[in-house]
Amino acid sequence: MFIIGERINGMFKDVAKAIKDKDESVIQELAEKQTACGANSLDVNVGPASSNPKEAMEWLVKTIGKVTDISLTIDTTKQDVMEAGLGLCKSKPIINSVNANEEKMKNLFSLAKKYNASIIGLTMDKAGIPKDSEGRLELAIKLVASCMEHGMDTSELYIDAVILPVNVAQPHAKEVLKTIRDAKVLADPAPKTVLGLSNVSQSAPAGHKSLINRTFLAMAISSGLDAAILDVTDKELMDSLITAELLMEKQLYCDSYLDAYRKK
Ligand code: THG
Repeated sequence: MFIIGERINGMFKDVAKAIKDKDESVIQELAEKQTACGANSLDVNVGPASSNPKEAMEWLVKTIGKVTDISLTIDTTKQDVMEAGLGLCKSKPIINSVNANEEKMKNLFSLAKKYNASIIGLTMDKAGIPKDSEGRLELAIKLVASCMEHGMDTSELYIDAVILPVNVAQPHAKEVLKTIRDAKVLADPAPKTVLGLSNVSQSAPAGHKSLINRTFLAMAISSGLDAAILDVTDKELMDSLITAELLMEKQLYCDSYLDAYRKK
């Protein structure tokens, strides 16, 4: 599983405050902690309230780059903010994200080529997020086609079937799992699949969030999920992740597998 740490996101109060105060240490500690917990890449999102998102993205990417060369997943819907972030990355970045609108795909697949970036494609368009897997797969096909038209390897595309909070959109979870299973056959090499996992438990009671996250992650891994944006500091979630991978024969079994993984 390719693990993307979710925590450097202005949706969290401490990150929003650090951006406002230009407090490097808060961001650098989050970068180092997530890397130590097993992140392969770090999501970087300036958050909804940023007054100057381009400047904020540049500051975040530079600040993280002072302490680690880890891959960054640049999370923004704004093209100028995306390009500003990509231009400052020290290793191969991930574009988060493009949706299935023609104009967006043209712009963002071109950026992916220019910066040698992988790209996350959301199964949504101007009409929103389809309610079933058939609708999501139709949009996944558009994303795969655009990826090919731009001469990009389809294994560089991560299809995100977009999980919604279970407390308001309960029927979606099983449709997302079906989309993950079926997305594999859309191209050769197969596109990869990714989820923003914590969406599923958003606004659920605090005591339930971690349980909902780790249960859905195990289900998604059994459906073939390749990558996830998640809370790498949640130990129970990470234990579920490695155990689900073990049961899917993605990790080698030994009696002390949890200890072995935690020491990595
Ligand atoms: N797909 C892609 N990118 C994404 C998402 C996705 N990026 C953003 C988001 N979704 C993934 N990141 C988060 C980060 C935090 C939470 C959810 C998704 C979250 N936070 C808690 C909450 O809102 O209840 C706590 C917030 C707080 O403490 O202030 O749930 O789907 N490609």
